[in-house]
Amino acid sequence: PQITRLDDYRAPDYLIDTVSLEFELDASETRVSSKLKMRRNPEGQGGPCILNGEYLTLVSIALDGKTLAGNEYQRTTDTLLLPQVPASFELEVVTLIHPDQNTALEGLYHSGAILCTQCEAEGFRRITYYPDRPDVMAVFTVTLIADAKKWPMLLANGNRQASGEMEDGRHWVRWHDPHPKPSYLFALVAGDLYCQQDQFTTMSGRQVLLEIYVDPENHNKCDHALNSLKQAMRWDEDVYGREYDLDVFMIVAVNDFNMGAMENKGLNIFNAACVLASPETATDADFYTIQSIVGHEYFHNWSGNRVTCRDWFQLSLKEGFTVLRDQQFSADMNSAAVQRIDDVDQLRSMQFAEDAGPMAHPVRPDSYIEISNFYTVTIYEKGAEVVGMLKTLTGPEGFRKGTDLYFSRHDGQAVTTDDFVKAIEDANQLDLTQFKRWYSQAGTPVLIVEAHYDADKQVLELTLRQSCPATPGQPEKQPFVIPVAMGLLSSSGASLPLQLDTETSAVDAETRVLTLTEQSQTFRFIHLTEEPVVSVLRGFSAPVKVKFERDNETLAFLMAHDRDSFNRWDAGQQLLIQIMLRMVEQYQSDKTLDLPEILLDRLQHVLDDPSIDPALVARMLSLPSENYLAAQMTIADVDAIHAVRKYVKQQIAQRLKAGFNTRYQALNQAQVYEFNASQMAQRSLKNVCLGYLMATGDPMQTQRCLKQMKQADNMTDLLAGLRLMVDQPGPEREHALRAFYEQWQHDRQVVDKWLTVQAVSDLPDALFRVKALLKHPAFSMKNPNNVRALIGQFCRNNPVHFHAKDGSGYRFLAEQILLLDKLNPQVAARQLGAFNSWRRYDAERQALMKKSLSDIAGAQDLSADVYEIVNKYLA
Ligand code: DPP
Ligand code: ZN
Repeated sequence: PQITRLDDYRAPDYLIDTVSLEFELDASETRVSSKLKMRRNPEGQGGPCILNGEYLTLVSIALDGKTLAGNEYQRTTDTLLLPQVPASFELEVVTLIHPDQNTALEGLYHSGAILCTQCEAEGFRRITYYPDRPDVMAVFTVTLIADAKKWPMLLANGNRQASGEMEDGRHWVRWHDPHPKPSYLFALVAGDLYCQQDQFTTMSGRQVLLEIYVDPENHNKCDHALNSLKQAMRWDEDVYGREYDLDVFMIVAVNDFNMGAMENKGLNIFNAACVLASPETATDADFYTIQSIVGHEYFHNWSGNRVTCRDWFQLSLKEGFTVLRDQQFSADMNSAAVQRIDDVDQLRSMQFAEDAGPMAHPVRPDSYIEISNFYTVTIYEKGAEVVGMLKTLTGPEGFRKGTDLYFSRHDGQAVTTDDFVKAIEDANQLDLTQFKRWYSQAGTPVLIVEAHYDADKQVLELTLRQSCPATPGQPEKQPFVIPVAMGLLSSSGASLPLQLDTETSAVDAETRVLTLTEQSQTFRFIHLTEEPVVSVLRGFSAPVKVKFERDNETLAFLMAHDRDSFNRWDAGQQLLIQIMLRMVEQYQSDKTLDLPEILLDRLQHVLDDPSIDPALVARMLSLPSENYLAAQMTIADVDAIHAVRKYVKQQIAQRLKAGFNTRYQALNQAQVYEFNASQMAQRSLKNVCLGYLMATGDPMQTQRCLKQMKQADNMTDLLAGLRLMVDQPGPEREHALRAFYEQWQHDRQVVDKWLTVQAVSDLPDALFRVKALLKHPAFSMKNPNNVRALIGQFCRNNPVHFHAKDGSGYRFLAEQILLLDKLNPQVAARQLGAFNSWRRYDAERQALMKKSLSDIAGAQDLSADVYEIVNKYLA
């Protein structure tokens, strides 16, 4: 396979002004006729006209109305070359494609009874010959022709222009999108669907029709997405000044989808799991995710569609910025503190691992084999942190000035991350040259903090140092610009003045941002009459690992008193990690496990404090995951971590039992389910309490759990109960699983949860069960959600079983990946991620993982997707 490099970027040689496409839709053979108005690009290299095209049956090509003979063009498996073309011309191409044979789910494919498309990043070339690159933007007119009974709804991008009936029982609809767009934003859908409608009036008073299309059986699961959409549209007007620009905005739910959702212009296509919700079938987490994804895809209308990417190395231009936007949206709609905690938790557990592994890449990568492999947590989540730091450095108003300039300067263009940073610079008269290293250097920087207090001088010296480990292809790193939000606390928890020795007065705030630009800098805080407790990286102001030696008492103090709720939670997590890693050492050397009193005492206070948001209490009482603990060790010891985590949970449960009981009872009040921050907070704490109560091993608690499941009128409480039941041996477990399946077998989203609960369970026969479930009628290897729910969850979130000493988990994954690769390379390559940290385990496990990786690498006809990742892992 070929490597594509950023340095090789060249402007396109030909541009397209207008595209007119006609589809004669049919599941087994669809005929695509395209008419492209093309012209030579004055900024191009003067090369020949080359179009991309894969898996296409060519019927005919005509240039300016004249059919070309076979010797007037050249074809390879993925290109069409026209050696002789005038400076401007019309190209007509007719091709045939086969949606029902398309299991890769790229291009036009069949999902249930729906025909739909997925073109990002390079799927359009599976539909017709085209310069399939984001810097070719054109105005599309699309005519869809199909059997009127089978496919009564025919949707494409833009506004509906005309429609009609044909004599042979077919009908047609023509769509026109006035906004020039790259081919990756093209979409069409044909189906027999239920449509729920609504209206939105934009800030300038225009009426927009909103439509959600779903399978008829899901007609009662559209309200939440529709509400979320209206919230997102209003929010983007209020916060970023962005107004919607077509007469209609459509969302379609499909069951088979590689990603979460896709922002096609005016016609978003969603993985059904990321749009359908009712209280009975979706958990709070689902409701939350749906709101954020509906927002995310909608926000792309400006950050991605109106202003798009010049090339795929710039993917984070739209994704990092849009993730930041959806995070801000969720924070504004719900709880900002909870949002930040959850975002950082995800970043640290997923992205830090990626950045420390063989696939580590910069936010703007400089080469790839398969671009689909770069839809990563680094591009998305770290990219969002990088834009978030720009916001911290410029302040909310300066940032808004910058984004306004970016949108107005580049509307209708395909641009780069440099262009984005330039707009922020120009709007704020800043020099961000050094800051841009965040885009070009991979790896997670380490921020080393040292504090020294001089009582005589009443001065605190705070020394900040940075370093960044080597990553593949980048042995040395230059210093980053690291904004460090910090504050100082007195022994009673009050904020102390923040005055540097270079300043004439203290800043009027309890948090200030120090900007570290050198490898090491010392900041001197003056007029401090007592030794302060230092709180650093408040709100997680930079995506770095903090090394700051603090004893258990200091962390416990911050957990109680920090003024920043993120840092209160984080101090608790650091305390837990510090204690649990010590216990892992004790476990490894057969010593008695010692759980310090101070932790139990602190957790007791948190549990009993009615002034803390229950959602924060729930998070402060949640132990770091086994995977995250493993990532803190030089050699990850899965068994020791598992044992210690279980022990700590039991100890906390025993000690705080009365408190858990009281809070559970107080929170377990019957109420009509609503999706709002307060109800979600209550349910999350209630279910954390139930989890601890179950960990006491008291049979009474099992009865309570079963009772909760029986009485639950919502999936949050039901699933929380089921998860706990499944980790307990006994007949009730099997009964609970069976009853759940019987009740919900008709609902795909719920069945996926049922698969996951078993995949991540603590049972000794977990792998055996997972293998049995592969043959269950509810499972299909062709459905990405099924694969992720069962295989993906087992391999990523069941570390003791995946890393079983005999290598059975590794062999299982290797076998499944090879099977999947034949069906759906993108999904296959994703599953490889479970091997990301393989070099961080003991020698025996490393050898076993290496063997499984080598088995994959040695297989015949690997896709480029799997080839790239497996070879980078083994390199
Ligand atoms: N659909 C994916 C997303 O919105 C890729 N653009 O992030
Ligand atoms: Zn996106």
